[in-house]
Amino acid sequence: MHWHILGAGAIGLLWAGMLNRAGFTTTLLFRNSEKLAAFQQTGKLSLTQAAHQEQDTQQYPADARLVSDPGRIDNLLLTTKAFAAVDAFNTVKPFLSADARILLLHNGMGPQEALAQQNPELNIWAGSTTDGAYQSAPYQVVQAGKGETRIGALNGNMSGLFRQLSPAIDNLIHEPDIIPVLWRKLAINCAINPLTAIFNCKNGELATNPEYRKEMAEICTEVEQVARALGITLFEKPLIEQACHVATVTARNSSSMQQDVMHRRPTEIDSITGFLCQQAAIAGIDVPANQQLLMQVRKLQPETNIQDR
Ligand code: KPL
Repeated sequence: MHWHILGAGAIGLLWAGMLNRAGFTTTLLFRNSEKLAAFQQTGKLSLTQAAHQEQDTQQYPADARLVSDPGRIDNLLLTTKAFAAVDAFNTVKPFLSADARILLLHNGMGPQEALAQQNPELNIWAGSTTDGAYQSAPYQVVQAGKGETRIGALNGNMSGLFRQLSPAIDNLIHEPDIIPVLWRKLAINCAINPLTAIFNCKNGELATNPEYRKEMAEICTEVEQVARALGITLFEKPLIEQACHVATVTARNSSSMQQDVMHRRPTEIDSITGFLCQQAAIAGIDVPANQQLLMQVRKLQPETNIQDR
């Protein structure tokens, strides 16, 4: 099986490594020729599994092409940032084969349902992962913590997809209803990401600093109200407890949003807190704490044209 991977960040490269490890082949898609040329100098990616008792590093060859010339796509993994997902998908859409299989794996919500609705004829799945991965150098990905990846269909029938992927991807779980799973990840991201960006702190401080924790509790209460109104079941325990648990087990990590703000990159705030606020408006619920975070984080990010992202 051959997979095209659009979004060569840590999760895209982690999947490329795991797919190659299982004997699949991959093509990494790049949006600009400089990045493509830089990758092609070695044409290899490396996967280090730091979660093992002894670190294990393997190198894999990967084909690489420009998004404007990807060749025929039978299987597409889309791991871009949420704000780039729809544009990235539309660029490669003309190259999808008639029965192509598409898996969307990014933080936040909005693009998954938009793409599924805009493309009812396509087989589109979405997923959410708790894998911890980072790039120690360009195209050298370290799997720092083994989490779980849950995937499920939004459109179409791809019953074979899970069976084919599960020997390759660590801790892969098939979810008959993926939307609540996306909501659970969204709820955690609403609780942790914007506050770490605003306070410029590591995840763990949100659980240990009483002032930060109080703000997180207000955000969580609003998120729970919206989810309840939409009939979404979040966690067995209150969201604030679950968010503190995640903040504690990832205590020394910088959230993706805190890193984006620190590196002056656009953030996923509109697909995380922005999506929550939109859903709140539809449900007729006031979410002032989340609205305020949305405004504050928008101000922290650089003004960008979508084309530059
Ligand atoms: O998903 C995350 C992120 O940083 O985007 C959390 C769960 C907050 C872990 O850092």
